[in-house]
Formats: sequence, structure tokens, C-alpha cells
Amino acid sequence: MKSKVFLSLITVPFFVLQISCVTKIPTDLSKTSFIPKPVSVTATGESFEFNNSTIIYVLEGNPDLQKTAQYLAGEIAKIAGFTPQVNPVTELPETGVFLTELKNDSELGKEGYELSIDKKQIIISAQTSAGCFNGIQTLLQTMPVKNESNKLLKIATGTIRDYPEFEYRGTMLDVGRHFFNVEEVKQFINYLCAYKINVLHLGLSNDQGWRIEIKSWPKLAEIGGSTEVGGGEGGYYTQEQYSEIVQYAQERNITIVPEIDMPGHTNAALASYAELNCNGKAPELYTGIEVGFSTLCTEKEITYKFIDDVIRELSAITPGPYIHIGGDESHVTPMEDYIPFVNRVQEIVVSHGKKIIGWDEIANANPVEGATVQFWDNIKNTTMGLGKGAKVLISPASKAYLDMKYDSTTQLGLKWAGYIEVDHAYNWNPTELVPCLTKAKILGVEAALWTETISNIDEIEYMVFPRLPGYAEIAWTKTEDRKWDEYKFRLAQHGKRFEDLDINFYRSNLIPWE
Ligand code: TNX
Repeated sequence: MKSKVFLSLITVPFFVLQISCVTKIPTDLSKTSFIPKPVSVTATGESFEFNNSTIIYVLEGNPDLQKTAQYLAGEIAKIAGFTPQVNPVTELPETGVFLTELKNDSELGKEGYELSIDKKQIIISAQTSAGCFNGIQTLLQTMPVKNESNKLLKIATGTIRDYPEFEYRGTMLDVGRHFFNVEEVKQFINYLCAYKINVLHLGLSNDQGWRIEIKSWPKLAEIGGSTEVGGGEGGYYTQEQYSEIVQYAQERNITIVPEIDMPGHTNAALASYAELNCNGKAPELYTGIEVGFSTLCTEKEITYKFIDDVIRELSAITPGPYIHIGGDESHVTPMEDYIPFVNRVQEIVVSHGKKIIGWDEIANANPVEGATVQFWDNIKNTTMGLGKGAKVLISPASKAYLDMKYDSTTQLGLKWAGYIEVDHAYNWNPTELVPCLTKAKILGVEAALWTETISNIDEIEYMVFPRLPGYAEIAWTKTEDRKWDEYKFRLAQHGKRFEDLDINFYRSNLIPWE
């Protein structure tokens, strides 16, 4: 009797241990912490196993979809250590993963997808390869970022239907204040696409640096690109390198929006070419962090020749529809010069086949058809822009500036727009900030990382994580489906992903990290 009790004492824990191992196989898709939160998730209670004989099938005859399938194979390789084969097919296969385009599911729009997982098969269908790419990001979130060797890679079954609230879900990276090289920008793009962000706005020029080669004005990069905040060596992208970034982004459903800021924030250009200055003298290069002291000479014809050349060369290597003309903080350009200047620059951009985005100050001019005003600070300007027919891109500094400190103890960053803790970054609604602004007038949402105090990828990561997933969700998920008290638990689950990716993130006390 005694020995029987003893035996059951040791078998019971053993049994429990076995059960807990068994229950670790994911079978409830609705328990996965997806960010951004999908429109609908239906769990079916079983699991699908990825192994080294899993094949990715892709509908034949679609090169973009084929590339998307190759991307998935590459991501699975990083997770599982084996690279699935990619096979083009003409019909629905019976097993494996299948990527397909269905043109008759209009609810999904340009970027939505349906992801259906059953015991034998995963199907990602969308109206476009961009939609399939988004479905892949959701699928990847059902897996760890690195599978432990000898562990089966199993995921829960069910169906997800999903599509975004806003078509423009952006992040800005200021490569003017500090330069970030091609590899660093690619790393940044990897972070963005995992959360379905589809625009990277690159601030390519500022007082402290000119970062893009312009062949007709070579000194911009040579001189203007030669330093950065704090006096470091700076840098610039050759046109080939820029195209490499554009292509890398494109393969990850990200459009590059290049910004050439003007007429202010132009000291690097003014230092490169004396003739762009009203007094004909080139100022010294600038490595401080003040704003608002520089201006192109709005009355000189050469200024418009310069802008035309820059926009022409930049447009030729930018497949996306937008050129950002800055227009912010031109404190030393009188308004009577600023307005005709912005009007003329808009015509130049339009003549090169691109649409305009500018910071909210450009509303003082006459926004051309298709122009977008980027609301960062001034509600009056934004309302004026709306009144003049522009669309609005929502980037409120006090909520969506990734360079704002989390709290008073944050070493990096600035605080002029206030501290932005993770809850504050998440708890707002794009339609509620500007009076009379309806959803239809909003192009989208963009979080901005200014880099006066940020000089390497570790520092980028610290400011971006964990706020970035929240901005991605604000742009993707309807406001009524978002609640901080539920979101913070989902975000907590992503802590393990950040750790496994070696991301240097801010461990906010507000998040119940695992
Ligand atoms: C304001 S936002 C700026 C930038 C600074 C940023 C710092 C905007 C259009 N202008 O030039 O880098 O604040 O937070």
C-alpha cells in the first residue's frame, strides 16, 4: 500500500509534466498575440506542423507573388533552420503552404488577406501580392522568431480575415541629423514590415547633412554629406545605394517617401553651393541641433534650377508616388516669400509626375491637387490645409514622435513635445485630433524618429521598441477594436520576440512582460 502511494506520488508529477508538454502544442489561434490586431480570428482547435518537407506553393505566372513566396521561405529558414522549397503551381495543392491571388474578394481591398490554416495546409489569399505579404507577417507571428532545435514547429489552426484601416502606415527616419548606412536602413525596414507598416519616409536632407547623391550638383553629397550632429563623419547614399534601399523596401511592401526639406533646414546645401545663398557666401557646415536658422534664397532663379534638378533626379529613382518637400520651421523665410516659394516647388514636383507631401506649414501656400499636409504640431495650419482641399497625414509630435523620451529617466531623445510612455503612444485616435477631420480626409498615420540624439541602431531600437507596434496598430486596426488594457498583454508577448531578435528595447513598467 505504502509503495503504491509512493509510486503514484512520483507518477502524478511525471504525468502532469507530460500533459504540460503536450498542451504546449498550440491549438488555439485566438490566443496568439497578433499586432496589429486582425479584423477577425476564428480558431478551429487543431495544429499544423512545419517541417523540412513542407513546400511553399505559389500561383504560377505572377513574379511579385513568386518573390513574396521566396521571402516567406527565407523567413522560415531563419526560424526553423531549413529553407522550404518554392514551387509554382496552377491549381490548389493538397498540402503545404499556398500563396494565391483571388481577384473577387473586394472586402480585402489592396492590402487585406485571408489566412486559413488547417491540419494539412495553409492558404494565404489576397487580391494582390501586397495582401499576401501582410498575410505572411500574420503567419510569422504564430511562430517564435527562432525555433529551438529539436522542437517541432507547430502552429494553431483557424482562419483570419484582415484588412487595414488606413492605406498609409508610415514611419519616418531622419538620416540627416545622423547618417545611417544601407545595412542599418535595411534592418529598420525589417522591423517595420513585421508590423505591416508600408511607408518609410526618409529625411534625406537637413541643416546637418545632405544624404543623397545628385549627379548634377555633386558637392551636395561631397560637402553637404561630410558631417552630422556632433561632428561625426556623416555619409550619403549613392543613387545606386538608394535604389538598393528602394528595392529592398519594395520587396517588403514598403514605399520609400524621400524628403528634401526646404526652404529651411537647408544649411548643408547652402554650405555646398555659395550661389544658393542670397549673399552669395557659403556658410560653415553645421553640427549642432538648433532649428529654423537657414533658408534657400527664394528670390534667385538658380534656386529653382537647383530644386528642379534635385527633384528630377530623385523622382527618376523613386518609384513611389510621393515626394516630401518639408516646408517646416522656415523661421527666417518671410511668409510673403515662403508662400510663392512653396507654390512654385509644388509645380516642380508635379512636373516630375509626383504627388506632394509637406509638413503642416505648407498649408499657408496653395496645396495643389493631390497634396497632403502632414500634421505634426499646428492644428490651425492643418485645418487650413483641409479647407484648401488637401489630405492629412497624422503625425502629432506629442503622441507619435519616436524621439520623445519615455519619461524623465530616458537618456536618449528630446522632450519638447512631452514624454511619451508606451500607453500614451497607443491611446489616441487619428480622427479626434483636428476638428472637422473625417476618416476620408486622412491619408494615414506616421510616427517620426528624429535623430538629433540618436546615432546608432541600438539607440534607434531603444526609441522605437516597444512604441512602434502600437503605432502600427493605430494605423491598421479600427479604433473601436483597440483597448490599451487588452493591447498591453499582447505587447507583453512580443517582449520574447524582441529578446530573441536581440532588439535593445525599453522595458516599460506599464507592460506585464512575461
Ligand atoms: C521638429 S517635426 C522638427 C524637426 C526636429 C524635431 C525634433 C518637424 C517638422 N520639425 O526638425 O528634428 O522637431 O523632435
